[in-house]
Order: sequence, then C-alpha cells, then structure tokens
Amino acid sequence: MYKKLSLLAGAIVLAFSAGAQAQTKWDLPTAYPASNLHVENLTQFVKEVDELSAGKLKITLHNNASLYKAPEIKRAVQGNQAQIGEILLSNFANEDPIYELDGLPFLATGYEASFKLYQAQKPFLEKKLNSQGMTLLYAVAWPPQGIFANRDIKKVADMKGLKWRAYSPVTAKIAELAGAQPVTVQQAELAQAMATGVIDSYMSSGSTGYDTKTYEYIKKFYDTEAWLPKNAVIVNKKAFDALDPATQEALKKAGAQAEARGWKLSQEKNTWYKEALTKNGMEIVKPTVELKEGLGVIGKRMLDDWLKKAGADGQAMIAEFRKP
Ligand code: PCA
Repeated sequence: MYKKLSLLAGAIVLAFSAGAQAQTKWDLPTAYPASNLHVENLTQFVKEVDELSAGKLKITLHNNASLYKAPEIKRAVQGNQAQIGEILLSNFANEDPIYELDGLPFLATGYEASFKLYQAQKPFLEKKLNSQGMTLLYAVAWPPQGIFANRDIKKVADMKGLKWRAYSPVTAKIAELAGAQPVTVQQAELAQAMATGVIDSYMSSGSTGYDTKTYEYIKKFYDTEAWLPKNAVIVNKKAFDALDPATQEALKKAGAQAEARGWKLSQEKNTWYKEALTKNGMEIVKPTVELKEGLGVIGKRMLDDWLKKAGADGQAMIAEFRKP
C-alpha cells in the first residue's frame, strides 16, 4: 500500500517536472534591422510559433547582427549556440556551390523564376544542411538586385575602378569581372562604409538601399533586376529533435506560413522600397540594353564556372529549373 502510494507520488512529481520543463527557449539571430522585410516576417513568425505551440516554444529574435555577424550565424546554428538563425545563402558560396546558385546574375530574374529556381535547388540544399547537422525551415527571396552608384553607368566598362561594396563571394566576383574594386561589407556596417568613403557603389536590393539610407550618399539606382538572392531560416537538428512532436509540427507550420507570406511581402515591398527611395531623392534608372547585355555576359561566365564546380547535382538543378 505504502509502496503504491509513493509510486503514485513519484509519478505526479514526474508529471509536474515534465510540465515545468516543457517550455523551450531558443535564440534566433538575423543580420538585418527591424525595418527589413525578412525581419518583419520573422517577427510575425516568432509570434505564430508561440501561438501554435501553445507557449511551449519561445523564440527570442536578435536583429541587426546584434548576437552574431552575418557570416557567423550559420556556424552558430551548426554548433547549437543559436538553435535557429537566418542566413543569406550566397554568403556561403565558398563552402559549397549549392549556396551560390541564387546569387548568379541573370539566371533567374523575376519572382516567378526565382521561386522555380528555389524548388530545383531545395532538395540539394536540404541534403547539404542535413549533412551539417541542420534543417531548412524556409527561405525567402530578397527583392531584385540593382546597382547603386553616383556615376553614369551605360555599359559595364563604366563600372571600372568603382569602390564596390560586395556582400558575398559572388558579388565580389561580379565586381572583379567588371573591373571594379570589391570590398566586402555586411549590411550592418554599410552605412558607415558609405559615410567614410570606403565604398562608393554596390549591387543589392531597394530594400537594403532603404534600410541603410543609401540615398544620403548615392543618388542613382540602376534597376537591373539581375538576380534575387535568398535568406534561409535554418534550425539545429538536435534542438529540433529535442522538441515534442506537437511542437515540431507547430514550428514547421509557422515556417511554411512565413515562407508563403515572405515571398508575397518581398514582392509587394519591392515596389514600395523604390517609391521610398525616389521620395528621398534617389533616381531610379532603367538600365541601358548595353549594360544589361554586358552584365549578362558576366552572368553566363559565372554560370559556366558554377556548372563546372557543381558537377552532376548542378546539372540536375539547372535542367529542373529550365524544364518548361
Ligand atoms: N540585401 C542584402 C543581401 C541581398 C540584399 O538585397 C545586402 O545587401 O547585404
């Protein structure tokens, strides 16, 4: 009798302690500021995870590279110092060609083509991240990339000698091929790099132009719509496996919702950002045919190089992307 009672008491204590441990706290670093479309989306995602998991998974969002700098976030998630994090895929191009694909100029230029490229890339991206102890939760495209510069740029040769801010190995390569001088600067340090004259031009989205008040230094945005790089939200596999099945489902559901919402938001805000840049005194310039063709030649060369590096997987991705 006593034994039974104490067993029962033990079970109750266990149940209570399980209840007390049921809340999990995760850190989510991102390199971009609160005004950024991806961060706006992440803020909503964190809220939805809380609701869908009935308060069991609490995620703290750390924006603007306050917890880790952009290139450090992937390793932090891999090592479980952060359980979940947002990365710019093409930042990791030197690690594996799979991370470079959506950074190649003029391979996929609109939202529709970019989404198609994402679908072709996704199984390989998932496999790569899994092999590194992480899973892909979702990915969202940045708005199309154009050129910020004060100089009159009518053809690629006009880019020669520009002090060009690069944000990834791919954007540095474009600069080299165009005869500009690349300096790698992440978005969180971009405003300072312009203010101090370290750089005088760069290629990115209207979103980054707006976030960093580029209009205070640079007066033209050449709307080349060259490519749409993606941010991905990745999760440490061990941290994910430690969640109970219902919480895992809640996280996946919130991720799927964030992906759908993010692609829409990116497209809507692309227009909004360009209007905001105009209001702040920037001229949005339609690129000349010659400039687009010249950048196309650079893109073609980069794709050829990529295909050599990416082997059979690369061929498969491009074939899938080009399938009608
Ligand atoms: N903005 C980020 C990456 C791509 C983009 O549009 C940046 O400039 O750092």
